[in-house]
Amino acid sequence: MQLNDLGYFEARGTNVLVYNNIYNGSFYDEKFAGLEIIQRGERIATGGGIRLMNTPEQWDIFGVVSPRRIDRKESSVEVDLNYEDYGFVPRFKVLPKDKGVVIQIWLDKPVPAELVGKAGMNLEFFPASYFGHNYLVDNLARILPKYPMHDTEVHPVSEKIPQYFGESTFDDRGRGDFLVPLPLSTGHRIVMAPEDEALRVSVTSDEEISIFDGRHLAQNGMFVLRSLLPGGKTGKVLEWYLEPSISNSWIRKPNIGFSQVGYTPAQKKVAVVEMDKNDSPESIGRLLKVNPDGSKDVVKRMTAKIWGEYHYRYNYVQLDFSDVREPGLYCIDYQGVETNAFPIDKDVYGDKWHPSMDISLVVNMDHMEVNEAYRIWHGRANMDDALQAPANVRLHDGYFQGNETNTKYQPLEHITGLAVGGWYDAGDFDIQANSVLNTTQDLAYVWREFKPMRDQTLIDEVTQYADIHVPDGVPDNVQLIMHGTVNINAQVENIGFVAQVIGQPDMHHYHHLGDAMTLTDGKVYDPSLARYEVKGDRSGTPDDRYVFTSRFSPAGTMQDIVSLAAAYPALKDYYPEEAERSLKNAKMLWDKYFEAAAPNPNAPAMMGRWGGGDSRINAAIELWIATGDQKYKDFFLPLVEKQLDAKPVAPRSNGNVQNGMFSTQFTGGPNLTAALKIYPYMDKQFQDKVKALVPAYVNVITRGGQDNPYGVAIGGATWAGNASVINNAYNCYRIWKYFPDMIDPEYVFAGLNFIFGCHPYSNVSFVEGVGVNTKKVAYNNNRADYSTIPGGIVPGLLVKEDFFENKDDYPFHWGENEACINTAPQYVLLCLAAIEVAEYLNK
Ligand SMILES: [Ca+2]
Ligand SMILES: [Ca+2]
Ligand SMILES: [Ca+2]
Repeated sequence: MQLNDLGYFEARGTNVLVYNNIYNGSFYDEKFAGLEIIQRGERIATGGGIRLMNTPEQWDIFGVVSPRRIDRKESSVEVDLNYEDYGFVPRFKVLPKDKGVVIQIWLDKPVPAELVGKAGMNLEFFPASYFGHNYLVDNLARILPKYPMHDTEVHPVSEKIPQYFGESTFDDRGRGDFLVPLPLSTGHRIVMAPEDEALRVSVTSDEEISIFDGRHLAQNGMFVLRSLLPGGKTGKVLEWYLEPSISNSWIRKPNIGFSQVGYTPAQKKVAVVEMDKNDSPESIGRLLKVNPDGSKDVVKRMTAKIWGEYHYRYNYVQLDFSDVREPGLYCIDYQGVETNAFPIDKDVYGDKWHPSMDISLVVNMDHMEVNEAYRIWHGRANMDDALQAPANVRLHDGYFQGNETNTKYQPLEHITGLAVGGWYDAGDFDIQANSVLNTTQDLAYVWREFKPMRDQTLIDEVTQYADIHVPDGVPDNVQLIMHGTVNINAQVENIGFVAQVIGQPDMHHYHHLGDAMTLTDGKVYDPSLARYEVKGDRSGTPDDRYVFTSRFSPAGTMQDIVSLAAAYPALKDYYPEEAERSLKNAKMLWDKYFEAAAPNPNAPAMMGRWGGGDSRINAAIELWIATGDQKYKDFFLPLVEKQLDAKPVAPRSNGNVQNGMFSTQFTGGPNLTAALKIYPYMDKQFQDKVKALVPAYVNVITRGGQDNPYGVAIGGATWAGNASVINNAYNCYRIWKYFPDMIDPEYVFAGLNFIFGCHPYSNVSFVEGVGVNTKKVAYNNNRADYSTIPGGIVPGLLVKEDFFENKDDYPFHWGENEACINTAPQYVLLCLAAIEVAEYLNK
């Protein structure tokens, strides 16, 4: 194996990465760090390093990784793994040998006594990659189990290496235990999947190697190979010979990217083929039309346009069949691969937003029973909401409660009225402010821009019951907006503002999988009762969610106003009381916090540079649209005009996937975010001013796609970029809507093509259940079932080193597969925009 320029070991068909990826810190062990194996184009192993338990979980501690030391002379890569709390700093060194690599562990001091029997060399394999395969341990043959079914022991918790921040993932019901999975097998040589050369990895050592199944502790657990480090020794204390599977003839099958929903006749149609560098691209691809009898005709021979290398690993080729307009069923045949069939039809976009509105946004409703035909997705959850979070509590999801509550409540006091509305924000069950606010706001924009009258869901906020595929006479868009406002209004009225998060009180509840109704007992916590004791509607089980009220800022309440005021016009014809309530609370917050929400002139210039830093602008715009009251316009108009006059400078980066629509941050171009929102209501003078800035703005929002063959900006360092792709495409639509001659409407489709399958790594549609070949798994709250919730949009492609990934057999990577709820209305907006553009182009 050769140490390549990127500092990992490479041979045909297999790569061994050595801490090219490290633990990034936000969510601890993301199963994307350490020694990793990419074989035949799939990452099959990760987490190689020194760990302190048999099968580490997400919140188990790992050593702080030093910068990598690469020795080109001996072709080695070495890191220190520093366990600061234990004064333990093993050196982890990898160098090539024979048909693989040796992994050596070096110690300057012996393993500390408290870590003997705990510190070991681990390497983790993705279970789903190995489903249906075997392993050899020495000469014994064993099956890799589809489901965990081996043995564990409980040990006294005094022996446990504490997890980060003293978290505990295990509910020991007060017994003082923790769980230790026992080895499935032990020997000196373990070969994973010897029968399959794509998966075969052999590990040999003079020390014993055991294989464990981490799924006994956590559904996202891995198959782990592990050797304990010997006590009392220094120098080279352990060596593994790791032999992956090299193939001198392997060539990755081309990945033909195209839209899995198909194409509308008038649009551009360009498939992008991702190809192995050892492959020589054929000059011609064929578009086949599928006939009713199953036969296929070649309807177009497409000249393969070589795009070239992108992101080091692969070459790219484009196949253009834009001129094929005849409705029908087609597939692409290129380089020995025939794709699945897909339609060309003028209505391909017509129903693609339905699953998001009908299913994803409904199934993720908090405080509701959700039914679909014979199936109850979940019961009425979190009916004991919620307690004032006590001081100095840290929440696993990055939230913290400081000393100040900013409310009238005592720590752990029950706050009434909160068990209504809202959504599970993503793969977990908390209500995050930015998530509930932006989902509500963007649903309100769906109504404002498109007024979809679709009614296919019964939503009853009185009995807190929703029934999917059951019309009830009220447009679902309106009812979904209301499901947001009832929660936002409840928070504003009972807490005083929308809290940063209403989240689980401890780790055991946070990692809950299953029916959300079973997450808590629905009874309000009463500390005077014994643990697990129940009395009437109260219980001694501390499972109620906490309201985290730190980080309150007056400026933050402006987003509460935006969501409530934007909802008002949608609600007023159907739910006038809720509409008036929303508007009243929005105005109240405006009057109460207007002065205090002013940007601090002494704050770092970052947010204020182009005048976009005043959160009151958006609030005033929405209040003005809702009420027509001139005082709001008098406030925002000069500020928006100032934005138009400002010299654009690079604003702060926008890494937060949970921002709402219109939150795109601009670099080096004019900021028209607010101006476009008010554009249709303004006079000609204002409109002309905006128009003059459009070319520069278009340049900003379209240039991100110029560096790659897919024509959209691909993000993906710590969180994949589908939400940005959707936002950017929708921004292009807004320009096209007002200035149809100033932007190519194909930019609207380009974003959808990418989401629907024209992307690297695979050609699966990233919208669950939408398209022909769609996501099989996602990090939804049903992820333990290796399933999906239709209409959810997964984040998409992570880009690590030179490697794109969106696993479709392992649902537990949130950065790739967590369908955040607020992406759903953004996607709906884009689909409705695409319908409009398609109708225009097909005319
Ligand atoms: Ca969350
Ligand atoms: Ca309805
Ligand atoms: Ca409870």
